[in-house]
Amino acid sequence: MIFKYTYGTPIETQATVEKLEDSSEALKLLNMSTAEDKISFSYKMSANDIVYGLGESVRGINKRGWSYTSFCADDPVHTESKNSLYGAHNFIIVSGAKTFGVFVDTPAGVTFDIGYTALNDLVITPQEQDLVLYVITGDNEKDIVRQFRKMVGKGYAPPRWAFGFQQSRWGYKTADDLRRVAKGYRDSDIPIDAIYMDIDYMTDYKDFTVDEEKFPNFKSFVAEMKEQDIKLVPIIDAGVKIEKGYDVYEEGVKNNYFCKDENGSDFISAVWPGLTHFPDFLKDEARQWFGSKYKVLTDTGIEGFWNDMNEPAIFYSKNKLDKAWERVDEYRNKNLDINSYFELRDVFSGLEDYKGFYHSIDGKMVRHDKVHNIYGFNMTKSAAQAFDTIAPNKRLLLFSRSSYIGMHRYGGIWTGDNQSWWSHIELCLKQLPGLNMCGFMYIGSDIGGFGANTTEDLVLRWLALGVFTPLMRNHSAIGTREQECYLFENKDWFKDIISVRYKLIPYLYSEFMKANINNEMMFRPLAFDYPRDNMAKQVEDQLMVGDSIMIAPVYKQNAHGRYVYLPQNMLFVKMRGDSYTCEVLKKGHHYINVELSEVPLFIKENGALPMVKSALSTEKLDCTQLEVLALVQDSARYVLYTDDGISKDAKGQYTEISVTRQSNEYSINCDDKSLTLTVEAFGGNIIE
Ligand code: MIG
Repeated sequence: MIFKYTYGTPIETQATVEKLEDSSEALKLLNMSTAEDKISFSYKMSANDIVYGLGESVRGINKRGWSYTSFCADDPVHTESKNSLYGAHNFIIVSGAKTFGVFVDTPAGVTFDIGYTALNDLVITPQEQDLVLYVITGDNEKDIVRQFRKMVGKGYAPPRWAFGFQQSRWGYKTADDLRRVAKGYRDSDIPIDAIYMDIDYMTDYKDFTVDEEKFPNFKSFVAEMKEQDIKLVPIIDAGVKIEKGYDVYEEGVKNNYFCKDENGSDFISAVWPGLTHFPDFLKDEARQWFGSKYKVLTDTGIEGFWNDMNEPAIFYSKNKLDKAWERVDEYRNKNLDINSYFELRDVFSGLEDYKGFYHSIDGKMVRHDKVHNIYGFNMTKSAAQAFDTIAPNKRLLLFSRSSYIGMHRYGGIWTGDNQSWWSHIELCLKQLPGLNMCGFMYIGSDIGGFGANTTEDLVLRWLALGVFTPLMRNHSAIGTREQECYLFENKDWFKDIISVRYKLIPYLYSEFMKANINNEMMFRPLAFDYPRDNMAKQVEDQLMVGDSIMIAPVYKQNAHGRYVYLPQNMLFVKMRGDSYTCEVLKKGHHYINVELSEVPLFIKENGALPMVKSALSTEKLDCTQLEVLALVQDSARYVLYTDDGISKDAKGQYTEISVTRQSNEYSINCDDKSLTLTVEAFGGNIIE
């Protein structure tokens, strides 16, 4: 059951698609306090309660022991000490003595103190007093997630090619740079489906322009890349350059499409293009207008985009910078003591000025900080809605940096500017289930790490996790060590790992789509599947992925393997290129050895994993020849979802595959006669 409670007169966020009636039941589990005019909701946790959720955030799968603030932040240093990242995903599940979900729907900030101030106290404090609170009860965590996801609506589905491997780097400047990357991959026989275009493809960082000098005859370049089965994916930034004669700027000014400052003038701030205005994505006409501009690029054959800087990231606002200079002048002639020196040093930080500009919502001016968390959401919605007109029945790739629950209906997300740190492989793993809970299904991190210099072993281990994330993209920052796979000493190992991804695409796509359609999580904490197993509840670095497998990536440098906990007997599979080794392991603890060139995974008892022969692009996969790997106790069963992978109204087909066993003989069955199947099966009870 979902209980809704409205407090004050909240601004509609569009997080939900189902409209519910208010019920005072919502406040039976949470204690509401309005002390000192600050509303808050609290709950006394039992010592063993686990708290799941909050999507993109730092720390563990169990969110206890920290205070998190949902307030979309452009912060490239994702350490444990941070409270906010790029997304605002205000959904948690408390699991234990009582099990229930809480969703705080507000476009402004919210703080979740989950055992930070006091170990057993959960206290939720919204920044604004107007909000909608949802409390969800159900049979178990999965049931609560299902109800929540149904309420917030079906997730975005990308085209199937977006499940291929993708390469990006901030620093590719010209068509020749991109050709070199394509050649690097194709010459090394490392599979790839897309290459990204970061901000340098534009003329002076102006949205919806392509620099003609760096990209002469862009349209034919897009086609040239497609001939090699490579899609180009350009970035779009939120800020619009202020420049006379630039059509996007001129139209925006003329039609009042930009956010305003307190005097009603177009708000001025600085991002990559220099001085910019921000489109008011909360205003219907502005949103439609900005979205229609993507056509400039789709007309050249582009089929995918990533929306960046949409928290929005602001280097400084003109007002705040002017004030900062005044302060510098005050300090200039002073005899600085050490404290005032530090003050002076900080004068130029924190100039983003979220209280300095306004949106127009239903004709009313609303200060930005009160609706901050839905800005990036609406940028991505603007593109997605325009795509419905631009390409009515074609799925385009679209994902965003900033997000709020509800945006998952329009696009995916990547987890922003991580670092080339081993701990960030682990962070990625831990974010996956929370993101799925909140509806975000097309997700992934910058593989190899965005900031800082990477190392070959780090990229390999990260890829071995990335094999399973719907978005599998290697991306890095300008100035850092280059990390394209073909540049490293052991190119073949990269080919081995990325080939595993292609072998698994039918399974991953099938699990992604089924989870999306059925409001389920593709990535689950072990405890969701083995609720009576107390050990499973403590496991923070392994995940269930879809119906058939569990993953346990190696994420420590110089480790030859890792400890793993099996909540039941499983088939331990080490995959490398098109080959693999298998071993049946018993329920319990094990140490597994994993080489840098291998991808480990575990097939559940009575689980079956369909695979195909790897290929150099998704286009070239032959999905009619399935190799099924299974661990069969009595009979293993898998339901494979397929569709055309490109049309929006694609009719999904469900094919049931079963592997049965008679003494030590296995036979495979499937209702689709167009498929050719081979099977390699193991019996669960042969160990002893
Ligand atoms: O201020 O476009 O997160 O992926 O490479 C940096 C340059 C702006 C931030 C994105 C990152 C991208 C970078 N952008």
